[in-house]
Amino acid sequence: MIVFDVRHYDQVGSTNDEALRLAREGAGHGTAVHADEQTDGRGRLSRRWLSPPGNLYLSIILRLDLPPGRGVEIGFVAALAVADAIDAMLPRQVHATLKWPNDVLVNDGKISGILLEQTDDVLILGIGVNVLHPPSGLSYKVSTIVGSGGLATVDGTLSRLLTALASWLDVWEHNGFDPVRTAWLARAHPPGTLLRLTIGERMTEGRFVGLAPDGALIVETEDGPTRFVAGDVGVG
Ligand code: BT5
Repeated sequence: MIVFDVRHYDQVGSTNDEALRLAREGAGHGTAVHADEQTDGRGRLSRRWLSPPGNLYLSIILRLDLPPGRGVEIGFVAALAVADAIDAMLPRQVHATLKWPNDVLVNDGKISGILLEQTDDVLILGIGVNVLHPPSGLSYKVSTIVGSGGLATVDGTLSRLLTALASWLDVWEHNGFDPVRTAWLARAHPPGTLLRLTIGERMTEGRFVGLAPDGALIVETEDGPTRFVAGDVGVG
């Protein structure tokens, strides 16, 4: 099982940048950067990740010696770990759900974002979780654990997340992507759900079919079953 070495910071630009800096200095597998707030948190495609104090900002150095193309699997491993950790703090009738590629939602609002960045020999797994403070000024619905009726602190969320992540990484290392894919599908929108995909300037609609063995999204569009490896998904 992976052992985490968590380094705490009051404030950083981006925990992913700090983790990459530590990795370049030789920090090992499992080294993690945890910050109370980020001044320059980012999402995919250089989008901003709003990072006020009161939420979790974490980046983990993973040295997995992966063949090219398999790094994406870690995003699904992480999303399952986040969903498990959050579920344990939510009221029994409320559950985290998953949306391709790596979003975790509660009551249809985004509660967590995952950012994977790979350099030659290291994968930086960045995870943001809204625990106490809903970031303001976003045009779509966001959720927090406490706002969804959960009982949580940032430190408690960190500790549950690391435990769940170690356990899902263990499943993945020993049994490969298949059980991860199956567990992810069980928590995602059901087959047949109408999905709206945005890839750059292009918009496509179609019905959710499933997840390919390599993590690609499969959607039945007007051109037939189509694979997507990047993009943003809207549900319904
Ligand atoms: C993501 O990108 O969802 C990945 C976010 C990863 C954040 C973590 S925090 C620790 C680590 N250090 C970093 O610098 N980043 C990682 P994406 O799918 O591109 O979604 C980004 C979009 O989510 C933005 O364009 C906003 O619309 C929205 N957003 C921004 N902040 C949010 C927040 N706190 N909660 C929910 N949605 C947010």
